[in-house]
Amino acid sequence: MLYDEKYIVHRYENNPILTKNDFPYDTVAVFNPGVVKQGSKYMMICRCEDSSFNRYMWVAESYDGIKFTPRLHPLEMPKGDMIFDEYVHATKSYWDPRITYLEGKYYIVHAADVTNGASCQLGLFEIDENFEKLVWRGLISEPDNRNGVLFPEKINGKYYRLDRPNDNGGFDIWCCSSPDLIHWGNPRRVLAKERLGWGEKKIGPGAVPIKTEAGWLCIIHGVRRQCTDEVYSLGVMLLDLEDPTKLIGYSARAILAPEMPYELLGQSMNVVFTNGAVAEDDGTVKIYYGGADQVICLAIANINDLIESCKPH
Ligand code: BMA
Repeated sequence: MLYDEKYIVHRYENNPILTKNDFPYDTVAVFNPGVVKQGSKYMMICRCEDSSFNRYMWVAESYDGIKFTPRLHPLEMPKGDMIFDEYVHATKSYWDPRITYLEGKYYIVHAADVTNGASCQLGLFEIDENFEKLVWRGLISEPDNRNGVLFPEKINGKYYRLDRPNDNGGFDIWCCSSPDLIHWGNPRRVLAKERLGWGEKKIGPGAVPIKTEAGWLCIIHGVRRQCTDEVYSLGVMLLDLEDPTKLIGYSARAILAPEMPYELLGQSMNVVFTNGAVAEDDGTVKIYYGGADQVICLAIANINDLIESCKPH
C-alpha cells in the first residue's frame, strides 16, 4: 500500500488492479465494480463498456482481494421479461452493480437508463452463489433515481436501502424501507449535499453499508464543481443501527480524492467512484473503486479510522 500518514485511505501501489486489457472482448473501459466476499473468495461484478457503448456485467474472481481473474464471457442477461427486455436490455442499461448478501441470497441493485421517457431508475437482480445465473426482480424505484444499495440485513422486520433521487430529491442521500425488496416507501433524507464541501453539487451512496458497533458505516461519493469540470471523491457517513434513517455523523473531509494519473484521466476526468467494499476480519476495509470511469483500483483503510472520521467536527 502507498502509506501517507496524512490520509486514512491508502491506495494499492500497483493500481489499477483491472483494466480493459484484462478482458477478451472489444472492451474500452472497466470500472465501478460491486464486490462481495464468499469465505476466502472475492467475487466482483465489473461494469464493462465496449466501443459501441454497450454495457456488460462481467464477473471476476480472486483469492487475495487484489489479483482478480475475469471469466471468459460477460454475464448472460435474463430473457423473456417484458419490462426487462423493453426498458433495460434494449439499451443494455445495467450499470454500477452493487452486490448485497442478504438472508442467504445475493442481490444486485443497478442503475438503468430506462427507455420509457424517465431517465434513471433502479433495477434489482438476484444471482446464484456461483454468480452464473441472473434473475430479474424488477424496477424498484420511482424515476429519477440512481445509486441504490441494499443493507445486508433486515432491520426491525424491514428491508432498507440507500439511494439518490436526482433533481427532485436535490441530489442528496435518502433511505427508504420495504416489506419485500420490490415495493419501497417511507423515504427519509439522511444527508444533504450542502453539508459537504467535497460534495456540494451531488452526493450518493457507494458500497454496501458495513455493520459496526458504532453504527452502519457507509462509504459514499460526492461531486464538487471545479471551473469547467466536476470532481468525484469518496467520504463516509455513519447511520443508527436500529434506525438507519438517522444520521450519526459524516466525514467533513473526503477520504479519497482524485490525484493519481489513473484517477485524473480516462473516459471521465477526476473521478473516484465506489460500488463495493469488503470489511476484513483484521479490522481493515478494502475499497474497490473506478478510476476516471476507465479502470478498477483498490484502496485500504482501517475501519476504526473511518468511524473516527465521522465524529462531530
Ligand atoms: C455517476 C455515475 C458513475 C460514474 C460517475 C462519474 O453519475 O454515472 O457511474 O462513475 O458519474 O462519471
